[in-house]
Amino acid sequence: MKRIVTVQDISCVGKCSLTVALPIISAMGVEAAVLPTAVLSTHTAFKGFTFRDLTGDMQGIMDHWKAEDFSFDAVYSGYLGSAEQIECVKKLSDFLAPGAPRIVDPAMADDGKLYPGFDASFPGQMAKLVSGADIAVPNLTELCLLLDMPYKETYSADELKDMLRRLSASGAKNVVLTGYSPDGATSEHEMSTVGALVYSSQDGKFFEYCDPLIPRRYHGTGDIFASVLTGAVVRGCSLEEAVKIAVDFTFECVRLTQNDPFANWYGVNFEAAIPYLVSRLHK
Ligand code: PXL
Repeated sequence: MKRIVTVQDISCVGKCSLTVALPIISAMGVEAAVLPTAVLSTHTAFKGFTFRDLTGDMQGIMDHWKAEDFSFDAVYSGYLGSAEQIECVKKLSDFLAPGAPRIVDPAMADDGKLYPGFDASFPGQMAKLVSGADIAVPNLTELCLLLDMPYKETYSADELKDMLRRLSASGAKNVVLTGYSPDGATSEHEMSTVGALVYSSQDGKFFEYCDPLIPRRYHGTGDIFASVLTGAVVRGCSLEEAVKIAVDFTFECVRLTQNDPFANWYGVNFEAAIPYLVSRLHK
């Protein structure tokens, strides 16, 4: 069985980061080891969340893993607890089996704003981690921050392609932009489909894949997308196939949530979509 390590926080309630990545990656038949970055009572869209930074524990955990001679088939990093943790994520490359990918979700911002707790210098640090990624998975806000560009809501397809090329020029081999609309708009009222735009530096080509837009915003969908992408790539899917599965699964999660009058406001019903994911993998 393949084994990955994922580096992100534990938001005790909130359906994001590890509470999403673990069940999804496990359901895909891939073992998921964890290097937790912080423990929060909830994700940061709640008021009054607690936050314990685990930076001080990470090196000791990795030292023990070294002594045990563990290796991983991918490193998948997400929300970090501090800029210093970027060095820890980089060191995890030493544990990678030959050819194993480094997947970086620069989870730090959305809707034009940094998440609470990150200061203005953080994106510049995160850009260094992204430059070593085999697959980087930013949303539009994160892409702007990584390129040190002001955020705007609407971009043409050509502008976005140029931005992906520029991010990749700083080192990331493949860039997968999430929340992409082929209509060239990101404002909910203007677009009718949503998905991912992908650039691969190896052949200099783009591809895009979208599903119908459900015009509501939900928390945690970026983590769901990146978790499925990781699981699919590690199982041997091409990047294109992995992106299709991740877009379709995210769509299915949002569709089920929207149809559930009792759904929580803070996350999507990804649990209800897991049978779909498993059956999709066996197609
Ligand atoms: O979904 C990304 C994420 C992860 N972890 C924490 C967050 C968020 C988004 O807000 O707050 C703690």
